[in-house]
Amino acid sequence: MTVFARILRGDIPTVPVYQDDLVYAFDDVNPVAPVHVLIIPRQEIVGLNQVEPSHEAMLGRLLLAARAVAEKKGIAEGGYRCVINTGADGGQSVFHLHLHVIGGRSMSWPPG
Ligand code: DGP
Repeated sequence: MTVFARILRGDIPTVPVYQDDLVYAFDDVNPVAPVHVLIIPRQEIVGLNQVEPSHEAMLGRLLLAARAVAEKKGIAEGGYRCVINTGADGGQSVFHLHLHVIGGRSMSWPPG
């Protein structure tokens, strides 16, 4: 079981930033910016390489939730970055699909 599955079960306490029937959002334990929220599907899916057409509603909800999170955290107007790290080269460390919403400072490009 991944750490995010344990968060969804309530074994590891988190404060919800946003939640609905398909996704759950909470602050990253190791923030890389003043705002760093993770949005995860309630369904256990390893990552982008495992998504299927049946996940379409959840995938859309992740982005709608990102907008809601950005507005709630006050970074919508200034701008923010959404990231899905995938696999080893993508830097994925927790193998439960998640969208990072990062903001509150100016971002550089390209990412490291
Ligand atoms: P990634 O490297 O894309 O797989 O991102 C995983 C993120 O998960 C990383 O930024 C740190 C975060 N994280 C790992 N364990 C925990 C935890 O127990 N609680 C919270 N809130 N975040 C966690």
